Amino acid sequence: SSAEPTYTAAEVSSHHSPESGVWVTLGDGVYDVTSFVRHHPGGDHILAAAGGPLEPLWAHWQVHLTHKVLRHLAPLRIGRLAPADRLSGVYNIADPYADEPPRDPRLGVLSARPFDSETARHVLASEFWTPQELFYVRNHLPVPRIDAAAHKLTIDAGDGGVRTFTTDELCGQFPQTRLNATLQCTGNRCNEIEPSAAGGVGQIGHACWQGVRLCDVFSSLPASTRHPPAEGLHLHAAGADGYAVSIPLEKALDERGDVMLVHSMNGEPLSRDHGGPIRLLVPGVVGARSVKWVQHLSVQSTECTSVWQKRYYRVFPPWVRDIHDIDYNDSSAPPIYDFPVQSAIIVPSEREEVCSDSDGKIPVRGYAVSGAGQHIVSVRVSADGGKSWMDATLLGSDAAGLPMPEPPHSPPLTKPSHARHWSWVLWEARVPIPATGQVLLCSKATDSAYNTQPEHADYNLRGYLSNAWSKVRVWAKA
Ligand code: MTE
Ligand code: MO
Repeated sequence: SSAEPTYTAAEVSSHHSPESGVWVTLGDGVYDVTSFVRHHPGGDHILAAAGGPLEPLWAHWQVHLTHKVLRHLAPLRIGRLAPADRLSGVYNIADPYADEPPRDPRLGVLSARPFDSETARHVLASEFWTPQELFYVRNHLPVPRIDAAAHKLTIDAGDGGVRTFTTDELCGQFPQTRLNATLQCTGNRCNEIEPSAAGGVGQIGHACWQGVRLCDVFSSLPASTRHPPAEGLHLHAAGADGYAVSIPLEKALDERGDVMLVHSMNGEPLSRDHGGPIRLLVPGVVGARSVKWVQHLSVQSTECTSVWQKRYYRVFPPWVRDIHDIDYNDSSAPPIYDFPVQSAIIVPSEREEVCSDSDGKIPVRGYAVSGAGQHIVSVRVSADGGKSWMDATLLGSDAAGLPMPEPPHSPPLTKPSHARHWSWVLWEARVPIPATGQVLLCSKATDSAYNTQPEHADYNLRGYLSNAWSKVRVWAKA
């Protein structure tokens, strides 16, 4: 009813724990579910949505929630959600996955619902720019159906005023930029740490992204918000699917951080799976922060309270072996932002039978990349399990003055420089191997800050940031 109070998403988000009260939203409604959480067995499932929308929870935990919560929700309604803060994606609660986009059969599927997939090995080995339809897709929720012309991005810079932009308005009002950047999932190579985890070396891809820089958008805002004391503040980003995370405002607004709102990759409009019409791109940082279908940005004094910020995308200590043992306030497990130095052998593949050329050598190929704006300075390859090493030839590191393949369209408008490099390199080495027997191939990359991949990775529950030497066992045959 019109007499109901209206709450903004930011107000709702401050009620995210039993101590502060638990509020959730569903459609246009705001609900105070504090008592429900306390008094209903299993009611604490709803804590995963505390301070935010319930819709995503339906997609994940439909069975638990549909009956339990829907029945109790109506009397708990306390107000309406500000129209600009409602999820713009159409959410079909009866069957959240009824409207998924068509997908290229060459993607390596890890999970169908939500859709999680890998870039194929032959693409990783040969394409400097990963074609969009072959680029890994990592969704946590159903893909929202968005009317691109009507889709609006709201920006709440924390000064009381909320600005709204369509994608066309953003592109018309701010300088267009193109940027080469690698996107890598936190879980790339996770199966090498936690064998039960799905996923190989393909949760990574590289593209030329086009859009506007976030620092340019913010510099158009009133002076009071233009240079906030960024330290300690967070930029919250929420997608139309209900996924939400935050990044430090310092990174978000850093002129040399190259955080962008992008509408195209490799010269093509973003597909539905990759976040069209518009997504956040946070280069050098794990993919989880590059929010797709981005709908709300807001500056806040605390980090986002979503499950994806608080429960996932942190590296818990090796002795935590069960999700129930996780201490979400463990200060030794902060949210993951920059990703560490990485390389992987793509060719040959594990257990392959290899036959050396007349010179007694085989070609070994892969990719290497580092986060935080560092570029790759060397990739070393071993054919004896790491006792001796040789340098691989690198392709495509413009910061290091190495040859770049022809871009899919005109070159990037943003020039990389020291500590501002977001591309991967593809590499190749011709490695001598014995005539017969088992061979353990290894690769290790070093970045421009002299970070080198460790020989072994410590265990962590979800196999995040798996970046030990890449090891591939092959059999030489004459
Ligand atoms: N943004 C939204 N809105 N919803 C999501 O599920 N997944 C994140 C990120 N942004 C996600 C999202 C994760 S974990 C990764 S690795 C990247 O998107 C993957 O981007 P891609 O699917 O375009 O490769
Ligand atoms: Mo990810």
